[in-house]
Amino acid sequence: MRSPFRTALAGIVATLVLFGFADLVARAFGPQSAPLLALGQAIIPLAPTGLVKPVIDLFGTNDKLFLILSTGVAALGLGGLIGWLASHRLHLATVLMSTAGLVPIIVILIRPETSVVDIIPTLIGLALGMAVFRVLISSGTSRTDTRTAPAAPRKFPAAARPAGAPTPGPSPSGSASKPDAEPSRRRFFVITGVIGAAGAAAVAVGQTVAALTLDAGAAVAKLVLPKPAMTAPPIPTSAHPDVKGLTPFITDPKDFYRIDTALAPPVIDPQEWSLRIHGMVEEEVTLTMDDLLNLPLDEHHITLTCVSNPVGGDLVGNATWLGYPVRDLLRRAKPLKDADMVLSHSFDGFSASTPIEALTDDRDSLLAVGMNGSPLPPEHGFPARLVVPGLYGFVSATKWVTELEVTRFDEKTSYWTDRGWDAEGPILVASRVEVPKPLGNVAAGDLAVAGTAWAQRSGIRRVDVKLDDGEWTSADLGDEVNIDTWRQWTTEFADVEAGSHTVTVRAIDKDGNVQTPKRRKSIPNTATGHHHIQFRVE
Ligand SMILES: Nc1nc2c(c(=O)[nH]1)N[C@H]1C(S)=C(S)[C@@H](COP(=O)(O)O)O[C@H]1N2
Ligand SMILES: [Mo]
Repeated sequence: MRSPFRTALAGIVATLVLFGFADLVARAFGPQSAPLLALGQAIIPLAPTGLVKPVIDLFGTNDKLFLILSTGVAALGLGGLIGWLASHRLHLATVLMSTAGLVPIIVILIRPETSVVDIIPTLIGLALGMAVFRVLISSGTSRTDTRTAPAAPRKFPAAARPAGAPTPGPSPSGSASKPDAEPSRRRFFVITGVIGAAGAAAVAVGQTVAALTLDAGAAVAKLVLPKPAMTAPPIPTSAHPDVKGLTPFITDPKDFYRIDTALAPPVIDPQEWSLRIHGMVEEEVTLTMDDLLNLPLDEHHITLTCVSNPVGGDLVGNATWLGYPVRDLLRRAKPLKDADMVLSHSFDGFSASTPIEALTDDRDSLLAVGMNGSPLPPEHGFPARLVVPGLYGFVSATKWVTELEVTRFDEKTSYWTDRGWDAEGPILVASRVEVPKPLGNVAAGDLAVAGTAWAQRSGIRRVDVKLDDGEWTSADLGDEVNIDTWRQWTTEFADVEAGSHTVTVRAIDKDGNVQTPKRRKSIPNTATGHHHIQFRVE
């Protein structure tokens, strides 16, 4: 007889071996070939927005880790279930297990950034997992069982006993079988333990190597950027009020928010990268990295913002981008007159719909290769991405960009538009308080308040701040660097009494738009409301 507990354990260990070793082998093929990543990745676009939102809210930027872990736990659970089934339906369980193993293979095959060789790691993992499953199941059938089993049919005619039915009752000759059953059980658990540990170790090593190869991906960033043909002006100290705790004017790439649908940033060899401009154009254009780096590249300070940024949130960052004007690229392809949108596609299957005028008017829309003087980090789009002033990232800032498809809004839709977000996403005027910290404690006396505001394309005209229920007072603005970057501000309230207080901020852009107090959720086009924080004066 096979104990359901042992066969379930065998199923779990086999699954661990499958993913562990596939993951390990996947390091030679790239993250797109790792079955666990591929499964998690496949779930992202399928997940209903209503489910994704709370998970992101709860786990923040750890939502990816959460997704991977829950995919892993679900896979182990399924493995255990199939294993359990094997205790009485071994054949069915084997069939189910190999069928389940096909799922990651199919998922990998249909992902946009993969090729057929990318299924090799999963095939190897599957073969190992199945072998381990068979070994464990047969070692789970104790030696006593295997010896007595053939004897059983002599007593019971084969037809009278369904295959795999438990041998009835504890053996009457228990004293005879016990000495054999005990070591067999011990042997089963030792083998299971050793193989399970090997599987777990493979996962761990796979992850470590993954981290290293991703750094190697950054080392692929040995890509040498040319000197800018046009350098961005240096940031004057007057742009950043000297208040402790205020965000730096230029965001360090490691502190720059990251939003994308990729579980692991794709690793792209710049030598193999190219950008294809096609669709409603007179001339299709293909650009290689060498072509791009030989063009005169401009540097611009541009603030990037995510449509999902909650009021007061940090899904906004400011960097100095180096790139080639998209306007000049499109000019080469000669878009047809009635085209009104460019659908940019990424290596990993994401797409963004950008109004064509945002890419052809006089704003500094870039095909960017550099961020703050270095190549783009892998998680921010290495080797090339789009940066478009004035539009939220989901409709413009395609990372790992590989295609610009010139088309029309009434013909094509983008990744997030298909999931209920707007087709176009102009950035609304916004502001946040950074000093004092929400729920923080500050010393009694004069109170310094400071923060950041943005209204790309228009620029910030004024920032109003209010202490408790007092009047709006306008803050001192840092100098404007350009209308496409954020503007920092500060103000002081004299002699604030001890106790609990609030500060509220609103910004007004140069077109006269006043940041609305009306609260709304971020879908379909950004959350609104005034940032309002509470703190204590002691
Ligand atoms: N390939 C790809 N590019 C993408 C996305 C994505 O999911 N995949 N997300 C977009 C969104 S919603 C935003 S806000 C910006 C964020 O850019 P960052 O991660 O460099 O801050 O990237 C955009 N580009
Ligand atoms: Mo975004």
